[in-house]
Amino acid sequence: MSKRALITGITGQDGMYLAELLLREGYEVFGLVRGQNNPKLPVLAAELPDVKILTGDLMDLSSLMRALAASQPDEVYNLGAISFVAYSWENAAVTSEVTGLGVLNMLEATRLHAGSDIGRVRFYQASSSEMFGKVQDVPQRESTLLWPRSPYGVAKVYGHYMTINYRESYGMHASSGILFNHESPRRGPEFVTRKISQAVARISLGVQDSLSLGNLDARRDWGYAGDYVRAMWLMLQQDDADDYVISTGETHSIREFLDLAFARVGIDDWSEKVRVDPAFFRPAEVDLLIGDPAKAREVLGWTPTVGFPELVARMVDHDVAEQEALLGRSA
Ligand code: G4F
Repeated sequence: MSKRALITGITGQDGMYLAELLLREGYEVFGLVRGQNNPKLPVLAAELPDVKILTGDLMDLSSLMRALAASQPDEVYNLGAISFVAYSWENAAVTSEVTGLGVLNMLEATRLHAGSDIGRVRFYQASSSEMFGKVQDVPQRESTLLWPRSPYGVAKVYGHYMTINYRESYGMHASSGILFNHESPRRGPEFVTRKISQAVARISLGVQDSLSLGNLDARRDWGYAGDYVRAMWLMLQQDDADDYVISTGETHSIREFLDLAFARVGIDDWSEKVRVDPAFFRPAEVDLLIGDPAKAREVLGWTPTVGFPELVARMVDHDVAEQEALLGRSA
């Protein structure tokens, strides 16, 4: 009989890549979708028609219990969250609830559902490198002290420790992936990489003049989302649950992303095309992220397959093609 998986956050970038991977692996995949007329649902239904949709909300324990009863999963992937860091200062309470307490609800629903046979359902929590915030080690590892710098980061720390707590208190097979930034053509346009790739595409086609950004000096360890969902799956195939840093081990600034993105469309000097707007600066910045993925490599056998230049090229090429299609031009 095929394995079954339940994914929260199925309509997000990672949810879609993970669902594709699990379907390829022969799983029956269930996705939890929130709200009435969720605008992302038609995209999901068109791209991944084999995913079975269940409705529910991380804030509503009984809806999670019903989703577990309907899907009877072997594996639960908790990817659902309010995930935009900048938003979290203005909406700290709702971010704390969904991104923090939502993890507790999902863990508790899974524990109650599994009953006395707690090991029969494996659990993945999407932890984040934002938990390292004001970094206390370079590079950051599983053992690095957490020092979050945003309400989002604080909420993720809560979910991370609660996952460890369920593992230690109840013996649940609950693993956390501390994922560093991971991008793709499916990335939401509010995040800096996609904001840049979409703008570069439009600028190259003459339909946009310039792009406004915030701090260009922040550095991130950017990988490819398709690689990172494979790490999630590998974690749940291990005999023992654990926590893993998932990263490339390289760091690059926003400026370097801009260099490669503009060069991809033949623009070598972007200084006149990019404006720095204080509105996009954050109350507290995470200046430097660079992860050490040694444990994931050694235990999971995981390595990233897409490097930084290739990632930028894929995103820009995708957005140029998408913009050309929108404008009715051929590639
Ligand atoms: O792309 P970002 O918004 O991603 P951020 O804040 O690093 O968070 C992402 O990665 C985390 C993993 O570490 C996830 F947990 C989280 O859910 C999310 O996926 O911003 C990246 C950097 C920041 O330093 C920001 O200040 O880009 C800088 N930046 C400069 N100008 C900008 C902009 N970010 C955005 N979103 N928009 C700008 O105009």
